[in-house]
Amino acid sequence: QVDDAEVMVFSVPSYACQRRTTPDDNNSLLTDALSLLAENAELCDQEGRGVAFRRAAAVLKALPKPVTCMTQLRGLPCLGGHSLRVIKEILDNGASSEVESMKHCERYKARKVLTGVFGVGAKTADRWIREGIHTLHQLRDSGHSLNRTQKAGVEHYDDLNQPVSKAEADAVEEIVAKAVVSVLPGAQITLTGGFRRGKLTGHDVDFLITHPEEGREEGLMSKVVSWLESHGFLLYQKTTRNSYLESKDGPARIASNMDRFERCFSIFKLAKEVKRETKQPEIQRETGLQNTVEGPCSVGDHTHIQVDDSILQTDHTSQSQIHADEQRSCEDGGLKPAGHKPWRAVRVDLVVSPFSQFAFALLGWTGSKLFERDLRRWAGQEKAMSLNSHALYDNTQKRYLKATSEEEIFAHLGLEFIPPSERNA
Ligand code: DCP
Ligand code: MG
Repeated sequence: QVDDAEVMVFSVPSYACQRRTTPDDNNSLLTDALSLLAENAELCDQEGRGVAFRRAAAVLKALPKPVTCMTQLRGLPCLGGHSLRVIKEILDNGASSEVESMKHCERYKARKVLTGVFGVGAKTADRWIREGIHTLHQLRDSGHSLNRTQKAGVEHYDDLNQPVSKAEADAVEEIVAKAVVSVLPGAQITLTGGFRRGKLTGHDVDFLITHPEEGREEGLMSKVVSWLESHGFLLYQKTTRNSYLESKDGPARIASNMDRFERCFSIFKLAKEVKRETKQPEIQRETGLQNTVEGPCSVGDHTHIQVDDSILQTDHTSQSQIHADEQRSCEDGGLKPAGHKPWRAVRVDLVVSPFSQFAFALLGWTGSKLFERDLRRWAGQEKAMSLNSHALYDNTQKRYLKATSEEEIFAHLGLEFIPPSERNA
């Protein structure tokens, strides 16, 4: 029997946007398990269950110390019966039987492999699984015709399922910045998504592009894409145009969390640069930019990208790493062993926003997904306002509230400002 007086009882507010959540996690054993249950629910197209597990994981992630007993969780929000059972089992036995059996479930593994293909969602994966397709080999042999996105997804499967490092994100940022200023001087790019929140890895790299003179951003995306394409940086791209102006129902009434900005889903070809002028000439650099472009548009002026210790360490072990990757890629159902090609595929999302909507777009594209969801829920339920990545509408005053910074939006919402590095709910 634990004496309550000695137990640190945690307290957190119930909306993720009222909490400060850094990228560190003091309870990763618990949050990994709950995230896996969330992922499985999402793969099964059960969004509600997925969100419930995500909320439970996010509450634990916000705690300042590791949880040691159930008493500490008394009164915490968002912890349902199912989540509490899982937490208790892990605290008692070190693991959750439900999570462990899920990890070994054939259906779960097949769903994970197939939805790991860029362009394949839960519904498509399930249709294939019902036909007995569980691996990429089986998918290829099935003779199914894939769309252009899925073909690129299969082609670059191993690269796209390997996390993107911050160094790689920085290398992509230099390329995108070069492209943007080349086609429209004065245009600005901002790194958004997980990397803006200070995460060290991500599944992709996200950027928001704008120009301080409203209207100048029109037509910008196609020029940026052409520049990137002509310099050999794109393995795939699909651009969707801005449908905001045509939207009759007004910006604040856009359904769901999808925004209507002009957007480019792409796959970059990122050079793994071979370092020449180094004391350790055998070391390969993985951050590189410069071997794909030459001439006046070359990004060769960035040849001296800083190489930090973590990159060197990765490279020292590159041979054994490559061997390990080959093992892993075959186990994962990948089609090709990790090769020795001098580049790697990286998912990159580009979004263009008019300057007047930039603060809303920046807030909307910085995430995390749960933080965004709770910002919108807070706005609607607590403030009678509608928030999306274009605007904030006050339903009581029946007017849009303007903002030129994220700080102003938090203030409109009556929330304490949370910086990006603390939005990792
Ligand atoms: N976003 C959103 N709704 C969408 C798409 C994006 O709210 N339909 C926002 C929240 C995300 C951000 O955009 O945090 C970027 O989307 P990502 O899927 O790239 O998410 P992250 O960058 O946070 O994660 P990762 O590190 O896995 O890329
Ligand atoms: Mg991202």
